[in-house]
Amino acid sequence: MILAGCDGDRAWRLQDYVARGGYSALKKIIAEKVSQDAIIAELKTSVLRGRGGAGFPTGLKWSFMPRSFPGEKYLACNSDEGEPGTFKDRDILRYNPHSVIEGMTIAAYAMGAARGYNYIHGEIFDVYLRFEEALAEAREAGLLGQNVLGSEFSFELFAHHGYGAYICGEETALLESIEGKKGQPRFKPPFPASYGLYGKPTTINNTETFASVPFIMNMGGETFLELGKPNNGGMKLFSVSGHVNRPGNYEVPLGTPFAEVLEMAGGMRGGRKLKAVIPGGSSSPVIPASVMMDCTMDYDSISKAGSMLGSGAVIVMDETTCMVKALERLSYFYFEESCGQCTPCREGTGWLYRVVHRIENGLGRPDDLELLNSVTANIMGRTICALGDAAAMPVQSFVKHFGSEFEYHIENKKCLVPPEVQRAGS
Ligand code: L3W
Ligand code: SF4
Repeated sequence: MILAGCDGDRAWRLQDYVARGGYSALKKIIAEKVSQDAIIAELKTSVLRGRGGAGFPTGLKWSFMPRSFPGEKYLACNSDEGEPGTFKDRDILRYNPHSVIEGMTIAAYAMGAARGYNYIHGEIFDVYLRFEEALAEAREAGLLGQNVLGSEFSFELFAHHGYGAYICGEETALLESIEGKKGQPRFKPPFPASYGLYGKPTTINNTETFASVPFIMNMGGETFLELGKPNNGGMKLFSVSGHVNRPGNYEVPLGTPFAEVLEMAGGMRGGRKLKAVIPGGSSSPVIPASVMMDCTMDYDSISKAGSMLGSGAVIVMDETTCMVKALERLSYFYFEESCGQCTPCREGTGWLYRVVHRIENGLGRPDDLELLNSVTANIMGRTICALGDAAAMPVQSFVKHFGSEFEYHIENKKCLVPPEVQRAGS
């Protein structure tokens, strides 16, 4: 859907997007003066769920925006893709930026927002530069700016780049960052829908969410929903990485069996055995192979398996993986990226990393697993934003499913997977 036909160097250009049917949804909405309610109703029918991680229903989120508000309302697109394993939004912006511009313009029309910002992760600067070019094309063609397509509707959209801090992908930290402040999350509620950018009502959606909107408007909410399965409408991009033959982004209907996605990614590298999968980016709990092979790729199935579909970043690990080392890497990431505002997260992420690090390095103590569980319990639900939980959940799941590997490390001061086996898989 979003990446279909996006081959070739010029696919991202306005002319190519229009040739693929681009901007037809916006043109129809403006020509037929489709009502705001009708657009939001179509989205609700589609059951498009937020593609950034939380899976919140998009139509419902749009309906939270106050209708009559004395002042500007804002839109923000969260392209601050920093979750380990996730690399889909950068490809949408690289190969189909106009789908995001059209989706945001329709969103602005539906919610009466006058301005929008696309916040792009600082480490993908080429994507930011390309988005600026795409914006210029859209403005030049009268698709953006004052009096869109000659109508009374105006919408100004800007690109904004961050500097690579993971926490700026948290929606309220993103808003703080756009305002020019330190990117630290705000306490919620109030949610951005009532107190967002510059204290004004703001709707924030992920890049893939906005990019899906024109397709929904063209095909109708019902058809979009039927592409997926009940409560899990449409297509979804999965960033498949790790021990597979063809890592990359795969756009498939929600509800596709995991085994099929694995097959599309060329199957297991070297024909090795699957050990575990992180199904939705590093914040989502790890799932052992036997459970994962029975899952379909949708919000409900992955949640039933004890994890989250998250942003759709599927990290595949084979039998050569040392689960302690894998967790050490992840724990370091959260320790490094904690913004430091709340004590359980600032101190707890450091504790988690240091304990896993010492286990990996043969210095583990007999009560370390208990300690890890206790530290995670003291982080979960006690922080301002979800980063604390995101740091704790992988630790809990790794220890739960692969506790014997951790115990082996502690008792034998070495890894259960011999170094030469690990090297063969790396
Ligand atoms: C108004 C209410 N609005 C909820 C809105 C809220 C937000 C959305 C979902 O975290 C997760 C996180 C990461 N009135 C509302 C309301 N809203 N109730 O709905 O809210 P929430 O708090 O459930 O989620 P979130 O803060 O957006 C996102 C996880 O995703 N994650 C992270 C992925 C990272 C990337 C990336 O780098 N690109 O995607 C992956 O699993 O841990 O749990 O808009 O305002 N009553
Ligand atoms: Fe900052 Fe962590 Fe608190 Fe989030 S949970 S506000 S990242 S210290």
